[in-house]
Amino acid sequence: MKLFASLTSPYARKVRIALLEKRIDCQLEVINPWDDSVALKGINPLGKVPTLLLDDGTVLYDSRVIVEYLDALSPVSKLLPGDTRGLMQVKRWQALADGILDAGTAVFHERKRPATEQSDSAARRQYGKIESGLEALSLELADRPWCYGNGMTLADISVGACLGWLSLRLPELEWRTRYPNLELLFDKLETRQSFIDTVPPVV
Ligand SMILES: N[C@@H](CCC(=O)N[C@@H](CS)C(=O)NCC(=O)O)C(=O)O
Repeated sequence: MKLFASLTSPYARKVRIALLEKRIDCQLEVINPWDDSVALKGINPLGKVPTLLLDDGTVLYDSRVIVEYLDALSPVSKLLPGDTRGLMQVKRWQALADGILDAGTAVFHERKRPATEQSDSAARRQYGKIESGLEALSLELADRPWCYGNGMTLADISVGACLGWLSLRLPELEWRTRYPNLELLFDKLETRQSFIDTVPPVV
């Protein structure tokens, strides 16, 4: 099994954390999907990371499909609840965290365009989604120790990967000072080996 990932992709980090938590061996092929279009040619028509290549040649994408596959592969550290209601709740947390990231990466890449090509209104629109998304994360977490249930699930991994990326790429959001309950959760997640081993490099 081979995972194509970049070390800064928060979606790929979610998968890498899941692999470590579930103790599943997987070869890592680090690529930059923006520069390295050849690496994924013929594998993922969307040219995105994470992409998982199985030993029988099957290709899985995107991160949501991959983590669900990994969770079904091994009973170690179940990340998704077995009951439909719980499953939908955890997946909703993931959708919210990934949605914030979709808006965040749109802002990040907009800023990298030449100044004359940047659209203020487009960036503001995405920024609004990040802000309302963070507020929703904080409200939903309230004073609970985990996003769902009594232990870590994919919900916490998704939120952790999202918050870590925001700190790296959009530090001006200062989510830590504005949302102390998210900070508490993140500080706890950051002590786990799976989070330590996947801290994105500053590039
Ligand atoms: N929904 C996808 C998002 C993946 C994604 O957007 N990955 C980015 C890196 S963070 C990428 O590969 N972008 C390259 C491109 O858009 O060409 C997932 O969850 O895997």
